[in-house]
Amino acid sequence: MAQPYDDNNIFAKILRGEIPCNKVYEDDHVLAFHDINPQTPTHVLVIPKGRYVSSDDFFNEADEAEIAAFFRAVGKISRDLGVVDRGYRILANAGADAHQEVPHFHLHIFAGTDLGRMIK
Ligand code: IU
Repeated sequence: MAQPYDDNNIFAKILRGEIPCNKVYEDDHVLAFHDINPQTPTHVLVIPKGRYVSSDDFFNEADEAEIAAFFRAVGKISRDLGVVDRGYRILANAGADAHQEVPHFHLHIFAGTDLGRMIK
């Protein structure tokens, strides 16, 4: 059974404006902000405003407009960050084996250095 959404998770608090973030983009469906503990020179998190615990929930429960808006935003953010020409990596951790820490679906954008073949 899917894990229930926890309205007290840190990204829910950021979405409600209860905790600040270093915002890079926002629209009706999406918020993006710099990771508080960057693993690469550019490390941005993109989150949907809807209540989805994991990528599995988002892919299966979000409506088409929300999914389209999310991935269009990822494309725009990547271009606006200036990372597309040199290269970047997008990644979503889902569940225990992937060590997902925050139970609100988020996609990492890593860039700004040679990323090698694998990154956590
Ligand atoms: P993960 O995919 O759930 O493991 O990644 C969670 C990320 O959220 C991780 O890179 C943290 O540094 C980041 N983060 C944040 O940006 N702000 C916070 O207040 C907290 C975590 I807690």
